[in-house]
Amino acid sequence: MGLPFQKLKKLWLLYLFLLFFAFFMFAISINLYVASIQNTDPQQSHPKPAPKRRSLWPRKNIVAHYIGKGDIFGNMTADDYNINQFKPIENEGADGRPVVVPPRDRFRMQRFFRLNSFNLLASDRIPLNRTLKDYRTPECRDRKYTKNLPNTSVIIVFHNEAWSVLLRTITSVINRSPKHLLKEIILVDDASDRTYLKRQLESYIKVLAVPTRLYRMKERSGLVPARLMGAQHARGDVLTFLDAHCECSRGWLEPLLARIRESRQVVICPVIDIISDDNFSYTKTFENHWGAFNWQLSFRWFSSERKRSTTESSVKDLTAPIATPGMAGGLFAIDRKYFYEMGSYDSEMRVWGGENVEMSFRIWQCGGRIEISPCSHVGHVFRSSTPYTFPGGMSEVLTNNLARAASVWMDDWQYFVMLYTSGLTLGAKDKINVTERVALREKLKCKPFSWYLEHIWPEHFFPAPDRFFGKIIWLDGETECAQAYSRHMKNLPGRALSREWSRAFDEIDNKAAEFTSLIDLERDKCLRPLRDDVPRSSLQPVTVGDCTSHAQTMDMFVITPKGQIMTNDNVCLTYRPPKQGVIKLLKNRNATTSNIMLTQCASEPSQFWSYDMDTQQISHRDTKLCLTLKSATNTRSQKVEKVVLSMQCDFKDITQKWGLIPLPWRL
Ligand SMILES: *[C@@H]1O[C@H](CO)[C@@H](O)[C@H](O)[C@H]1NC(C)=O
Ligand SMILES: *[C@@H]1O[C@H](CO)[C@@H](O)[C@H](O)[C@H]1NC(C)=O
Ligand SMILES: *[C@@H]1O[C@H](CO)[C@@H](O)[C@H](O)[C@H]1NC(C)=O
Ligand SMILES: *[C@@H]1O[C@H](CO)[C@@H](O)[C@H](O)[C@H]1NC(C)=O
Ligand SMILES: *[C@@H]1O[C@H](CO)[C@@H](O)[C@H](O)[C@H]1NC(C)=O
Ligand SMILES: CC(=O)N[C@H]1CO[C@H](CO)[C@@H](O)[C@@H]1O
Ligand SMILES: [Mn+2]
Repeated sequence: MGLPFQKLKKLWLLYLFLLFFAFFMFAISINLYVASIQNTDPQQSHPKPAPKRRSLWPRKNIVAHYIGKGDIFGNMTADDYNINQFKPIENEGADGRPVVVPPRDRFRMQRFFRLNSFNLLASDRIPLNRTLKDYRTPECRDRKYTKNLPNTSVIIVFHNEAWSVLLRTITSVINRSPKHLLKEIILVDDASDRTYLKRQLESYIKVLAVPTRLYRMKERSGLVPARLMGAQHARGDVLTFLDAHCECSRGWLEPLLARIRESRQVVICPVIDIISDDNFSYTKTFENHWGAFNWQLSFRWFSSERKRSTTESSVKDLTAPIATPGMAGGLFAIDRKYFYEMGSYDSEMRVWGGENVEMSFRIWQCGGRIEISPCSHVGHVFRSSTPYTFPGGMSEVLTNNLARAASVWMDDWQYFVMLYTSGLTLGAKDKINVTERVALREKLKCKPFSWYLEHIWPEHFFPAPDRFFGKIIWLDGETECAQAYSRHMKNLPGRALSREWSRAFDEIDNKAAEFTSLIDLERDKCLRPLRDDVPRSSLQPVTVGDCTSHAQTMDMFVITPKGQIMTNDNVCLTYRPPKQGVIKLLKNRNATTSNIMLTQCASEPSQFWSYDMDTQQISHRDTKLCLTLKSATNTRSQKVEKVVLSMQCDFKDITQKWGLIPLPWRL
């Protein structure tokens, strides 16, 4: 009797184990699937700043992949969209801790993720008044503010935002702002259709401790028209704009208002901390980061050292804000009257995107400042895709908005972004009418874009009249372009040539059109990153390969008169002492590892180069080693690849000869 029973029990255990295993695999495959469908759209924007203590570059974020109906989770029903499942559990997410959704809810969790592109079930477990830590530095905590600060209206625009996320934003504003400074909260509904955002929201806000009013757009209009409507109804001295998926942390408001009190021409942003879209944990980010734009005018964070603004207090004040050439756009405070004096927003900008570019250029060029206060911390839920519809089409809308910003504010540089941004063309100018914004620029007597680049963003990586812009080709001596280039350089009068880059730029300028027209995209070989599928900002080796057409900028470089070789996204050609590279030479001639990398520009000696017009060699200024093309084995993949590294210069060596082929960037 006992024996068969034992056997049966074992079988049962085996059966249970198999069942469990199958379920486990299913869960993993769903995870993978979700990850794959959410990361297919190349349009990226709204990147996260780097978390505290992670010195590397923030990951790229991808925005606007609207997942259509009918995927593996079945279609969402009207009920799915409209029920409010907010059920707070005491202490969930307290102190900004992550939320773990219990295994039995995992499937629902996946299913509901796509409603908002964040983990709705996690958010729905966290109380509206969850505690956060105090993320300020001791200096910021100790800083005393006068009682006599201007008051503010907080303006929050939302579209189909989740109940718990929207109300946690509002609750954090109310609980963490001094009462006498918070005049009112203004909500603007950009034509949401979720039912809980109708009557239920209206009655909820009636009983709040701070006057809260709700306005609704008649039809989906986008961020700019909705914020303009909110601003129009605001009565506070200062307008503070927040996204609808934020949490304000302790002491967030005073530093913003204090800075505006010092100077009403400052547009001041908080440090934007990261609320995980996956588990709603709150992560503090770097305090001394700043922002600007890449060649496609996408906003990017940078963390190289910048001088702090001088405030009323001392120069070395660690609570002083940092000037930033660009703003992310979601979260900032501005004096209400100043907002209008400066032309508020470009009301022709639709849906979302580009308005932060326009505002950044306008504020700086017309006499204002944009700064980030290290003492003000606000968390923001960064998502990897937008869950919402994009009326008018994502790329059409962005093209329109960016073309408007560029053609009003960027002078000569507008052609550069139109030529080298896919989707944008010079023809984009014909579809827009910016008469009013140009008139505003004249009325405010705004400075030119060249002034902005020189004075506000001297670290910039855009072309300029005193810089080279174009491709760096390998002069293998065979192509027409390479031959014409070498001939020209060899026949220059007075061959005891200076090694000034500006001399080279002049010589190249003389023949620019000819060189450029001779380039053969298939036969000429261009200097470029080894791989095109990794984020530009990550450390990567350099190679030569087929030159690319216009819309792809990966083989385009800007060279400054001082010899920095820069490319898009603030990436610079950098000499890295051996050992740090990942590539081993096949035929070794001294160097055994690749010592040339593309990495973040930092204006360090490792990033300055010289050019010898006589020998067409590019050499690292300090070590005097020459850029050389070699075959090497990748130590990770064991594949033989062509890499560029720096080796002892040898003027006879054909693998060390480089030509600068200019590309047009202005009319
Ligand atoms: C999902 O919706 C689409 C169209 O809206 C429909 O064709 C399809 O049959 C639906 N699938 C399920 C599983 O309900
Ligand atoms: C949050 O609010 C609830 C009542 O709504 C209260 O009982 C609780 O103590 C509050 N928690 C904190 C951390 O203030
Ligand atoms: C605050 O708001 C009111 C408007 O209701 C205004 O009259 C007042 O001057 C504002 N500023 C200060 C510093 O109180
Ligand atoms: C929560 O999410 C963050 C960022 O997405 C991640 O770093 C962290 O490990 C997660 N925590 C847990 C407990 O899953
Ligand atoms: C552009 O807009 C202005 C008014 O904003 C109008 O006077 C002008 O006629 C428009 N131009 C064109 C070409 O439509
Ligand atoms: C810089 C350096 O180490 N140069 C050496 C390269 O290798 C040759 C011999 O192959 C030496 O003579 C150089 O001194
Ligand atoms: Mn946002």
